[in-house]
Amino acid sequence: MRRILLAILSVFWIFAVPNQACAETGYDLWLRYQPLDSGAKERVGQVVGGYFTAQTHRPTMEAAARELRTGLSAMLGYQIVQRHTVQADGGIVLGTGESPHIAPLGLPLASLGREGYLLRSVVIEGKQVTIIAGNTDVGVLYGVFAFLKRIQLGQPIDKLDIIDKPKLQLRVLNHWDNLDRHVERGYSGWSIWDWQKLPGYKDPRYTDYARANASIGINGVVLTNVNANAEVLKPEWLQKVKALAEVFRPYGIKVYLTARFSAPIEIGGMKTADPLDPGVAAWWKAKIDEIYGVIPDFGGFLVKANSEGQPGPNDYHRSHADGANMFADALKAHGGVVMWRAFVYAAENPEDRHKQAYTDFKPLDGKFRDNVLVQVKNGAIDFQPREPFHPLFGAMPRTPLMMEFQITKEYLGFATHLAYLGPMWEEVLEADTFRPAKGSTVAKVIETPVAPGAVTGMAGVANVGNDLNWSGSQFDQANWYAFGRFAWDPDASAHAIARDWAGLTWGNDPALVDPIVAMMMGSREAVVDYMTPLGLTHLMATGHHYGPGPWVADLARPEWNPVYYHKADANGIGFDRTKTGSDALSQYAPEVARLWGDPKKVPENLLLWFHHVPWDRKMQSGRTLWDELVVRYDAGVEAVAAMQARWDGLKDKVDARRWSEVRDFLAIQHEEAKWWRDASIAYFQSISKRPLPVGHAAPPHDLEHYKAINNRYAPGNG
Ligand code: BDP
Repeated sequence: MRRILLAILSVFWIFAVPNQACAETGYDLWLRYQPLDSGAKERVGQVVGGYFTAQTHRPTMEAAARELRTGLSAMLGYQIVQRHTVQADGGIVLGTGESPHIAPLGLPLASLGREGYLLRSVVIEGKQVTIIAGNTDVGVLYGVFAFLKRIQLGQPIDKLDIIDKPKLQLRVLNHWDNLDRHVERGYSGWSIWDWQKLPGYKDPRYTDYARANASIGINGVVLTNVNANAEVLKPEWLQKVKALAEVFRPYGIKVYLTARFSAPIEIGGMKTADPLDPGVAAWWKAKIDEIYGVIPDFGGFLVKANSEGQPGPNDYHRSHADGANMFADALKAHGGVVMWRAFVYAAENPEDRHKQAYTDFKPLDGKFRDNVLVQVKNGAIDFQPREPFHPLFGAMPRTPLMMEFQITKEYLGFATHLAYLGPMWEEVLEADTFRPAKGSTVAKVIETPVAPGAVTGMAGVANVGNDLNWSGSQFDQANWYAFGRFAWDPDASAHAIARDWAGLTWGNDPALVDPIVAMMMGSREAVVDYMTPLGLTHLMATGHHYGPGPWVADLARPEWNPVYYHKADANGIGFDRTKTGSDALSQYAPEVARLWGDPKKVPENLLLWFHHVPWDRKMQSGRTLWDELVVRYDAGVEAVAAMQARWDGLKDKVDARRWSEVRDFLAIQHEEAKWWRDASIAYFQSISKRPLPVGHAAPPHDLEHYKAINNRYAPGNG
């Protein structure tokens, strides 16, 4: 009897709590292909019938067909199969312009370029047919993903006339992954590259990773950390790299490696790595030829040189151009590129860190080979929650500049803080450099080739690891997704991207999408408020960067210390970057410098970035600066509480496992937002010596308490 009762109960349990029965983990990312409701099933079923391609036995076309089959079959609940003729009963036709079924249609494929796609509803012999076409197989693959996305989002597919193509050529993830699988600034487990089992075992996860990337147009992956290890260039490691390249190739993804500048010494047995030494150049040429012998479509190198202790050409009194060109010359014959990072600042240099990259690189404009891109972080310091755009954008008109964003949230709360980075990237991309003229946004600068056919690109420091959910949190997947979308179209809208992602990832119901998008769109500003409001920056704890450390003043290099950045004293707070200070503003176009140089005109969210202002200065709100600072810290904490309340309201609409994970992470975020707020207020109050505004509670502990917190084992520490 007891057994029968239990059986009845368990049946009841499964039906009563469906979310528990098939818990989603987040592994499927935005490619969940959930079953459609019956109305949509019928509508989509009428259009898709089956699919046909004349171009079989081609790896990329097969990947495209496989994705179409998998996606449609899952959403429709029955098997979609390949037809043997196009006219069988309408359906989908996949192919490039050479396909005998597509060529006669006279479609405007020429405008698609190499990677664009076309989705078009046509009638062939009285049958409704959907064409998914491109000039290359990869274009077709991108078209398949776009088509599947429309269905997932409930958008019509019966009268399609869509053309899309990427605005940037190189759309690259930078993995800061070490060969021992530790990920520098990684908050989602270990590196997904299981080097020890490669090349023998190719984890199927690599294929899912490639699918995810291809679905958002990412076409390159730098496998290794910018703080590079020369070992990866050894023959046995190249076999491992080759294995990954083979998995990625059908998805249109090239592999790249980071080149350690001193490799000729470390693994080549040479005495020097001087780029102008013919022996060194010959060593690299032979190494590069060897790599292409193993991986014929190798993408090239990403190089961090003379920055944070990495070796580089300056060690031999050579310029960054000398270093980059040495690689470029050897890569050119194979069609490879060098992505040379502008993230440089030197210990010996007393100049404002904000200015150093510009000072080093601006004079080199026009001196790089045409297969070099200078890769510039979005801001002049270092991926902080808010930075003005980097002054190099627009300042090197003869050099391809590649945007570098950080997807992993080193400075925005690691994995547990919900911070959608779309608005941050959009803010930078929309910023007007005024170079050469008004309207030259950062997006335009990176999109416009410096010469006909010149290379363009965007890089994102990946947040992918071997966590079940890939990115460390469900919502951090949105940042991976958004990066791909911005790399495809730097003029895209963060809001529209968030809507797409939310619909794909959580479910296509406005009652779900609207509140989730609202949470996402406000989330980055919340982080800015509780960590670094009003243009403050770089106030995190030492080394691991987890939590607040605005008091830190004892590190060897001045620009490693938070006190260097906020310069709080009895009179006020902020970094004077006008003429009376470091004059970093002079690196921007005069229009920008004038606006930001005027403390009355600069947006308040950048005030303390550019100005040292008195504690009692009147702000737009009518409050004093000190009061405003406190109000912002509290606003940040309250915004997290508001996200918690919103999320609680979605409990019945989201599968239980993912819902609980987000709830718990938001609770952690709330605690940590309070920690940032309390510690920062305790510290700054010890300097400003002003009372807290009415209604704003004193931190529960004294400053010493916050200073004593030690998180030495926080993840991701380089
Ligand atoms: C900093 C990171 C450090 C990286 C460096 C870089 O803390 O781990 O190596 O950027 O971009 O933000 O090279």
